Amino acid sequence: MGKRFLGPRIDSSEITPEDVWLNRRQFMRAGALTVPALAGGTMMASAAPRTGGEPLRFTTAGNGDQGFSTDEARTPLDDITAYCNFYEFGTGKEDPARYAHEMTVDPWSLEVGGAVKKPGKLHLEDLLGSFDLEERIYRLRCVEAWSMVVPWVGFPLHSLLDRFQPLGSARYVAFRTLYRREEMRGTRSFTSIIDWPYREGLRMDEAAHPLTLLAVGLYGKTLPNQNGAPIRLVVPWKYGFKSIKSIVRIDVLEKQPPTSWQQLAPNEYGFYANVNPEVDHPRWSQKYERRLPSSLWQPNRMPTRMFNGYGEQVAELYSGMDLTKHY
Ligand SMILES: Nc1nc2c(c(=O)[nH]1)N[C@H]1C(S)=C(S)[C@@H](COP(=O)(O)O)O[C@H]1N2
Ligand SMILES: [Mo]
Repeated sequence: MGKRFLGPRIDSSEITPEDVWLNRRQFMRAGALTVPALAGGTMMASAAPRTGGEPLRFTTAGNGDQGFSTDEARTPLDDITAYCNFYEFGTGKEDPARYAHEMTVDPWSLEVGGAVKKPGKLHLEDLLGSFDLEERIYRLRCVEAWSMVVPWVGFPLHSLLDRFQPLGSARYVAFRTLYRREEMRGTRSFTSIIDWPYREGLRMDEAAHPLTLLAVGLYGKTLPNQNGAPIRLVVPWKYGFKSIKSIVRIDVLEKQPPTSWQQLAPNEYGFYANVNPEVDHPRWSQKYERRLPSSLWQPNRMPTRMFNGYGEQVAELYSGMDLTKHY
């Protein structure tokens, strides 16, 4: 993810000479083959090559700009990259940090199809050259009751959808993650429970909402693989599992698409998955959350807010809906 990915925005030769970049890639490839499966979480996590981290050029939204950014303390980069959910690489929180470097993210293309006037497949570097990137500091609330504050860099999903011209009949948007068994050990595992590829979906008005982001970076630099490189969705008022990582395909649809977690356990995970402290998960309460970094001594427990604190912006999308039914 060097020069090509950054495209015309920054010539990577200004940052990393091409030969260094190539060497780094060779090193990463060699690392993937030769690093043995060591025991011990932190050891291995630090032994895994770092991915992402190429500088991005972006603007920062002004204060109070439609609530686009929170001024709460940001979760440190090390916590965001070490504690992840990305089942393609295993179900342990540290598995993505250990194994996601095995995924090739350059070259990358994104296909947009379905009910659009202009379906097509674009190379990521071509796509990125045409969107202005901005920083958005969002809360992320996982359905498992932990949360983070992440400074994402990206662009609104609606600006991408507009380009492909959704038809008048369009009601939903479906997303798919890369599925490459050789590079995703979690998908080869006997304990793998998901029907790959990982799928997610939004109603069209949710997809078009200005808060809904396609993120390509965090902390000002390209995404580490474990956080969904090179491009992932971020829907800050919904539980984290809606924020699908490493997207390769987007379809505009007339009917509601099946989604991975809903398919797996429809009584536990709904299509909407709006953060809601009043609707408990069948196996645990959603009233509180653990804000990372969190430890036994400093659990950093706080009340969960309706729509993860974004009610002012999004509550009207659900007016008249029974949110205990449409969880
Ligand atoms: N493809 C894919 N996307 C995914 C997941 C996953 O397992 N696979 N996990 C989801 C869940 S449950 C959460 S909480 C967020 C976590 O994002 P983060 O690891 O960058 O914090 O990613 C979401 N996106
Ligand atoms: Mo999650």
